[in-house]
Amino acid sequence: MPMKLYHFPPAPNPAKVLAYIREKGLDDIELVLVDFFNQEQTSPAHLARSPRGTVPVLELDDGTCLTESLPIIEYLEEQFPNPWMIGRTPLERAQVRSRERYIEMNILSRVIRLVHATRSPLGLPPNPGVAASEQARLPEALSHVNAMVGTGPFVCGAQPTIADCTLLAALNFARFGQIELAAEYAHLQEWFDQFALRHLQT
Ligand SMILES: N[C@@H](CCC(=O)N[C@@H](CS)C(=O)NCC(=O)O)C(=O)O
Repeated sequence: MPMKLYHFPPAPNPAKVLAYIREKGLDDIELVLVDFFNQEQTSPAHLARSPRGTVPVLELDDGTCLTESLPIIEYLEEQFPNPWMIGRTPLERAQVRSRERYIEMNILSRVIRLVHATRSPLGLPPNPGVAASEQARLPEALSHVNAMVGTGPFVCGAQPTIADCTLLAALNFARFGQIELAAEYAHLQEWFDQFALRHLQT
């Protein structure tokens, strides 16, 4: 039985894993849609895989389910080390993970809160206070990562890594939530156009 990745296209955490799978060429992993618009995430079948009703879920060939995006990626990287997407040495892996964590905490998490506070695809009520505070904090991180991809072409240099996958999930969810990338982040826009669009499903 092949491994299965349960996902929902607009959702950013599965988007991170999907970008990774495509970049690695892991075509044998079966992609299974969990349709949030039809509440499939709360079906007994999905809750058996993910007790909190979340995606992504990676179901292994023995039925074991992994329910956290980054551990799913780390698991796959150990199973399929080539082409490398975390690093070849302890130092390289620490550097890639540092940038990935920075992007997750300072861009992706903020974009998720901002989108859910303005145009929540889960139907959450608007929250102008949260929206304003996340919007105020995003520019510093966007400028920092704009400089990273400016010397890139990828977040960590010459080769795409898991940091690019997390950045893709963030910018794609921002686009889904109609959050414009300001013109001053020209390197980020170029990175998005050149690297990211080949992974997008929404
Ligand atoms: N920390 C988890 C978060 C998973 C998560 O919250 N996924 C969202 C989609 S991006 C979800 O399934 N939300 C449904 C819900 O909260 O009801 C991960 O990184 O995979």
